[in-house]
Amino acid sequence: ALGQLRSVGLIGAPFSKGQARDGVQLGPDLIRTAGLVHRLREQGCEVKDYGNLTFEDVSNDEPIGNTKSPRAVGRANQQLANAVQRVKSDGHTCVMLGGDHSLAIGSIHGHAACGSELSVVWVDAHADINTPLTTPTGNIHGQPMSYLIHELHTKIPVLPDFSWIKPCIAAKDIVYIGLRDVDPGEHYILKHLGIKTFSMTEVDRLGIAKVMEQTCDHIFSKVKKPIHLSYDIDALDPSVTPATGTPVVGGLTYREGVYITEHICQTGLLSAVDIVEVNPKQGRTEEEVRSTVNAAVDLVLSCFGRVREGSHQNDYKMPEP
Ligand code: Z70
Ligand code: MN
Ligand code: MN
Repeated sequence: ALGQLRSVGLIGAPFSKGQARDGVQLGPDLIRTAGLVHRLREQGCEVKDYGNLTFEDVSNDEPIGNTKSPRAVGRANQQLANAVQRVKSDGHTCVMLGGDHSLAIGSIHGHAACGSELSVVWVDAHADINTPLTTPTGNIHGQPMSYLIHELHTKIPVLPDFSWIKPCIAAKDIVYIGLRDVDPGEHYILKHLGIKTFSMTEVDRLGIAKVMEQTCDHIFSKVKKPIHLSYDIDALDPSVTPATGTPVVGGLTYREGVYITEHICQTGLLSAVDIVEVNPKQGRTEEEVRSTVNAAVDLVLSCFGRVREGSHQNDYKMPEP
């Protein structure tokens, strides 16, 4: 049947300074232009579009160590955290369209600020759990998880405009799916904290259905925590979503990618979703951009009740001859 009427609050976050490539700030409007709001309403969702955040330029945003643009990232995420908190207190499931994945700092922080402990399902080729001291690139989109995890609190140096960030996620409440490009420091952290991971090797071994069963076994404790799904479009294979900053071969198929969102939807616990790292300037052709954006739209639709078997409303009347 058509999904329970769900109310969606949409936030665009056209931010790119968590990484070096221009274009990822175009993601929110591109995904809207592909018809996201209309198609969500078509499938029975109420949608409130809160519009795009606007981010001020930050002058003299010098690196701290090798971590780049800390002030711009810190301030943008503080704005986003406030916006997500508003969307949640208005009673919506929050959809945040990025922008780069550094935005997960604000999105998860704002979500957690609403009171309950969260589970985080992080779907990505990358673990994005470098600290400012382990990062090989200095890009904060490779670091967001490190600022959010209680167990890493003592490993994080002071950064300008990051003092508002308080760790809000427990290592045991995180599941990764799709990993295939993990740095040594990140691998150490994942193992040391005992974080549940389904790399592409586990997806190959188990199949995506078992991966999702085990994901839910892991995050469902006695208390059912709201789920924050943080979906990096580069989790999918570059043959499906080439228009992204750092495509990595050997990714999830379109079908595996959608199966994840269908399954999370079925839990009834989805409370916020990030869709990040869509970068039209990284597409070599219009078709590459279209394929990437369409995948992003389909992932959001299946988060909110779209099923591939099709559906019909309860009052569907069969036409009689
Ligand atoms: C690397 C880093 C990353 C996305 C690249 C890469 C991180 N581990 N994330 N592209 N989306 O810079 O820390
Ligand atoms: Mn990634
Ligand atoms: Mn990422």
